[in-house]
Amino acid sequence: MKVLVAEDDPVSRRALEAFLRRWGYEVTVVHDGLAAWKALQEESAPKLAVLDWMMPGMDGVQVCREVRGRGPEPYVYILLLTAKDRKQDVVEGIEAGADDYITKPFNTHELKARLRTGQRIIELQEELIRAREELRVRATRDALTGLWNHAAILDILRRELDRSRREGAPLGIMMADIDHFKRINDTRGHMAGDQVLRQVAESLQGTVRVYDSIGRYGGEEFLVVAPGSDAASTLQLAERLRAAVSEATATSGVAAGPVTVSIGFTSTGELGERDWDVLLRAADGALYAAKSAGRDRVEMAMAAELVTSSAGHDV
Ligand code: GH3
Ligand code: MG
Repeated sequence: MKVLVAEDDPVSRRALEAFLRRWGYEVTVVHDGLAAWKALQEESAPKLAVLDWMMPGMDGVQVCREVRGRGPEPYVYILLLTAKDRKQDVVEGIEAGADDYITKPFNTHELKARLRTGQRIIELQEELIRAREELRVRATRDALTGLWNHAAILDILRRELDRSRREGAPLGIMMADIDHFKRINDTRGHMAGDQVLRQVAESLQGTVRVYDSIGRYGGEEFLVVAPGSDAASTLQLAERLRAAVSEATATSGVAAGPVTVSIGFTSTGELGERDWDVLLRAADGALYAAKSAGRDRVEMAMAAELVTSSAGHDV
């Protein structure tokens, strides 16, 4: 574990550095408070800091205040090193955000034990962050394909729609559905079906642009949100997605032949400002049209369908 040592007194500094290295810490040494604050702001900075209280420029307590002032993460465990032992000084240090303190001249056993406490707290906190991150992934990702899940892709659609309104840029929306997927399950089994789903997801993900988002909307239905795409470029992207899926699956042998998708799409560039649910229904209606027209094809939502939709009918 990395430790930052900030101490202006050379004798004490050398002693600290030697002990900490002997105990297995990776030590960064600075001579004053400003350098300490700078070191703590670097990427992958130490999360354990031993700061001398009295230092030129910026003292240890000021460094504490700066560190705590920037928010709770990344958490730095701060051990203040002080020659003072008056109670009110200790209170001031703790109130400034120090986790612990040790008085100089320090007892090495005590220093070692207190550092270990700091290390334990940092490790616990890292574990918590990892767990939280894992929960966040589980809450937003589809477990089978790794794509955004239903709720997450809808959030993205709403957010991107707001943004496209603010920026006056178009937004493309596509609904892609695997053709005759039930047959794959029926003839090859559910496991093969799952594998096809993963393959399709992968080739869709590999074909969209970095700023496009793609989610598993339902069983074998995918929703693509394409910021900045007017009708013409959404059509182009949809055609590329359609081709990519059948090419990727043609040679894989999981299904008996290529797996194809039908895609319905719409764009605010074509339809103007609409609510997200109206756009979704429009894309879904176009998908239905692509299925009816023979599958393995792309269809655009017709403005006429939206007229019906605003009159209260389903598209
Ligand atoms: P169409 O071309 O009209 O879309 O026909 P289809 O067979 O693809 O559509 P249908 O809605 O009749 O069937 C979809 C099937 O997808 C039914 C369901 O069992 C299957 N399915 C949904 N989710 C999963 C999944 O996670 N894994 C597997 N293996 N199958 C799934
Ligand atoms: Mg289907």
